[in-house]
Amino acid sequence: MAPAMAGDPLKTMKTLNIGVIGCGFMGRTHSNAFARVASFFDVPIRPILKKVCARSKDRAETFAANWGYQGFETDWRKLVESPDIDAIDIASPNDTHAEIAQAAAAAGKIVLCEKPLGRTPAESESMVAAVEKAGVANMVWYNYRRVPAVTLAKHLIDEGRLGKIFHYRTVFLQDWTISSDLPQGGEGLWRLDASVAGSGVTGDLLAHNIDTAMWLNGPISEVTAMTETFIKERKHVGSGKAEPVLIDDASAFLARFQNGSLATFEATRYARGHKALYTLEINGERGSLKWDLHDLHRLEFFDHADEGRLRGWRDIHITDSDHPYMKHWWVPGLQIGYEHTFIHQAADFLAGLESGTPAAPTFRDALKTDYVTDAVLRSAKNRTWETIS
Ligand code: SOE
Repeated sequence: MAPAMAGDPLKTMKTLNIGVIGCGFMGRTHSNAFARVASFFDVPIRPILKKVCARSKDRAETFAANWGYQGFETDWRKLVESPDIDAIDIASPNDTHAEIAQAAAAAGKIVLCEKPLGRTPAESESMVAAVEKAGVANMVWYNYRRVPAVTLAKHLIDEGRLGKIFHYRTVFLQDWTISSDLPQGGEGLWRLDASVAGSGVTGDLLAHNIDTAMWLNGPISEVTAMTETFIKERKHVGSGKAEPVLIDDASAFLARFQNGSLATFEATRYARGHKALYTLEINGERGSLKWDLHDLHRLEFFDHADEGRLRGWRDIHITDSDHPYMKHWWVPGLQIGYEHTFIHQAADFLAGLESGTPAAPTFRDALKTDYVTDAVLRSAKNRTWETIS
């Protein structure tokens, strides 16, 4: 990290040279976050889009020019070894996370990683060990914690407004893999290839629900699950041949939290009509909360303490300056969206670097989510209740 310099105001800030690996959907969300954060948040450290890395030279070069990177690489090892890079941000497919994170930590770099951390708990544990041994700052991009409405839900729960929690109900529904003509593997479709992704909707979608749920409602103690792979064979983009599909297309589980509350979780890519319907509902002794990603700037709140004649669900429009993160954006009433959640996470990360209190989830925090997704997959396979270690 470069120290602040006297003189030119732009040079009076500390800077952090970022090297992003991956030019896909997540490479874009992360690049956008680093590019925008210092314009909207009073960050103590200014991120510099130093270099981006992709295997294809054309792709890396075009991406670098489009997002304002100072340079590019086609070999992630070179990026990791570059003396002018302070932080490696892993936005490449899941099968690359562990190796890159280990090398980056060993090179003394700060490491950020797109979710899920690894494909298996063993991979994730190796990543936690690497960053902790090297003593480098680290974070996993579970962005939905930073939807202002979800952050407000966290504040309300922590203030005790729901009282004792009884129920947690959550789904993440999509419909983009229903066609049997869709191949598996390769650019864009690696999420259907178990060797690259690790798992299907359990690691890709339920990981989000689990991360948010444990953040809001504490640890999960046990689960019982069912999964299904509706389309058993798909052409593999790599081999050109039909190959078994080894990911879970749909996954549902029951859970008990350590605080005694009961939960249902469901995710699928076969819910025709739903594109990214992430919802959660929490019912407590004193009140309830509901949130829906398709209407992400609203939080529904039922407060049993309200006067009986007026008691009902409040539909709170989360756009006011006293709502989490919102004072950094426009004027009250005007909304923000998906990409802002990554900008919020980048802002919190930079603040955490400066204060020494790391922004969550760290690698160690995210490992707990991987223990739950692993237990879900084991339970579905063994038709058992699984305890979370
Ligand atoms: C899958 O379609 C996906 O893009 C996930 O990989 C993301 O994590 C989720 O936020 C949206 O859906």
